[in-house]
Amino acid sequence: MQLSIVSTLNESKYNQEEIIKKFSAVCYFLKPLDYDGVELSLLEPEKIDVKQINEIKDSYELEIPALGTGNTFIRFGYSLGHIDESIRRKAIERVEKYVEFAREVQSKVIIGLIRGRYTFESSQKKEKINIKSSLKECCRLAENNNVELLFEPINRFEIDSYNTISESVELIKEIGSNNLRLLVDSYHIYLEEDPGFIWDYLEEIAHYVSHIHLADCTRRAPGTGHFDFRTFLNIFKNAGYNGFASIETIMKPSFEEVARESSEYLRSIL
Ligand code: LER
Ligand code: MN
Repeated sequence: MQLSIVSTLNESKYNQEEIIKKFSAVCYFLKPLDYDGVELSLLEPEKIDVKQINEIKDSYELEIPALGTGNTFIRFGYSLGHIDESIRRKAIERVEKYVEFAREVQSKVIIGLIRGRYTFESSQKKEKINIKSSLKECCRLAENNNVELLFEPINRFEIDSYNTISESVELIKEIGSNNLRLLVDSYHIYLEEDPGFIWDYLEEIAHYVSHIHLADCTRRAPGTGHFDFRTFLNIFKNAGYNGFASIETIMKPSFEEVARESSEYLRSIL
């Protein structure tokens, strides 16, 4: 299993030179810690010089396994499940930008918080219908660009629908696109799934999984809480999963400290 960690590039605030400097510094720091990749949480991927990013990641022999898109909802307020068609359109247009960037850097695009939350004039039922129709369009974009989308079940405190893995697998089956796969996040599993059944269920659906997020039950570095990472990761190892497990935590006390601690702990159990 390959290891990565989430980083930002602040591309909306930084100029090109600063963006490239930041990416180089992150790669330089992660490589000796035995990382295989860096997952990027972006807002405006079209502002980034993709050629330079490729040169740097190749020179460090690192991958960019996935692109986080949640900032589209957090910062712009665009979402795939929004009641207003024009807002959904904006979100799909943003997904296209991520897909184009992903195509160039051989990455995958996460469909998580970008699904949004419903407002009082909507409902969970309407939201799910809107997410489904937007997602079908996103799948077409992904198929045309040979990019994979990663559907991420997210806990009920952050999002209003598709909180569990089983609901998400049902949706993936219904949409039926080869370019739509599942992302499982240990933190959301801890909050949403039944501990009595989850391990058996993960074995059953492991073949849908194309990316993994890791955070402990406090959303701090893996190994600092009581989530059973050994059992969790072994399920995927035994299922022949050779994708990435990516650390996505609260970066406290610092990104550097979390990266160091997590790599040490995970390499000892992987
Ligand atoms: C995104 O990957 C995620 O897990 C959400 O909870 C947003 O942080
Ligand atoms: Mn996640």
